[in-house]
Amino acid sequence: MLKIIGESAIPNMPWKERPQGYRQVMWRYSQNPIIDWNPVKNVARVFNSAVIPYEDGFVGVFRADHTNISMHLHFGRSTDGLKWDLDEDPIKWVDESGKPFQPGYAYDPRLRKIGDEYYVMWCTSHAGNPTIGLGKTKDFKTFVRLENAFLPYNRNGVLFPRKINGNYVLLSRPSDNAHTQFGDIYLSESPDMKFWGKHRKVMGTGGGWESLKIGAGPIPIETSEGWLMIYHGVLYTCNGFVYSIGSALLDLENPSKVLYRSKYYTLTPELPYETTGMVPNVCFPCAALCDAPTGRLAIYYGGADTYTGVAFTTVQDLIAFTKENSELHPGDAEIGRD
Ligand code: BMA
Repeated sequence: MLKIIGESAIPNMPWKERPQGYRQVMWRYSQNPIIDWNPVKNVARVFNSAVIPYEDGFVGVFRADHTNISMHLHFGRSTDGLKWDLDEDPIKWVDESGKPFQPGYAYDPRLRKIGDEYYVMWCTSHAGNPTIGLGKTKDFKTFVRLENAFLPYNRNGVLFPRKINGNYVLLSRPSDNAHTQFGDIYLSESPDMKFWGKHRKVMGTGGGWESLKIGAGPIPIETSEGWLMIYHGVLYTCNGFVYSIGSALLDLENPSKVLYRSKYYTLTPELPYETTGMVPNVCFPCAALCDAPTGRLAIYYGGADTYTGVAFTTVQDLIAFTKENSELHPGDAEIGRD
């Protein structure tokens, strides 16, 4: 029997049953987008954001692009995970000595409780170039910025929810300083969240929908079948990039080893809030709520760099889909390792 490890019950889990006759493994919330244009004063678009259960409801760290196009992280709370109350001002960070520190820019956050603290990962600016920013909070009131994990250029930093073999583990996607036209998923380890090493390749690009670049999405979900990794894959068309969502299973004790990856996407831009907006044709997942007793998943994704949407599936269905449709590629670590 499939076991979900390290996740809890979420009593007020956002959930809708699969629509009758719908055949795809992931289905959209019919009231999408849950966050539309101009949700807060001076904030034009909220997308690519991260949410977790907290106290009786949910909290989130949201990517908020302001009306001057600057990129910030805003805190938000919700009782049902669907209607969000977002702060008007960006999160104010302090460094580890308590001095105020604001990142030059901040986007695509991920969020997770590890031990008794909540960790935020995001794409931050180091001397104007993108790399992985890290921070933590105990109470969502004081946010402490930690040292950046890496040098530029890097994006899509995603921590595993627990230490593996004694170390924190961070997925990332080395990149460039522009609209990167390449990208594989790598993994790095750290004993203290400060010094990172033991870098390993996890997965390279695949076919069609993920042939240009890939990047980790939500925090991986631990199961008896392996780490369930939901990620984005990009196709380069004559009309630009198309971002879809896919899934893979990584080995529990050695997550740089890909066990299965689906050759089919699980969600691709189809509806107007995914195909039309600031950047057309983008489905970009950054968070997944998992109700452990039922295996229900609510995946939060950005639509067209403009909207926030939710899609549903179950851990059971997504794992079965990933295994049934699996195809490994020469760029995957197990095959491509020197
Ligand atoms: C990526 C990131 C994402 C964005 C995507 C599509 O490089 O910047 O934030 O959703 O491009 O524009």
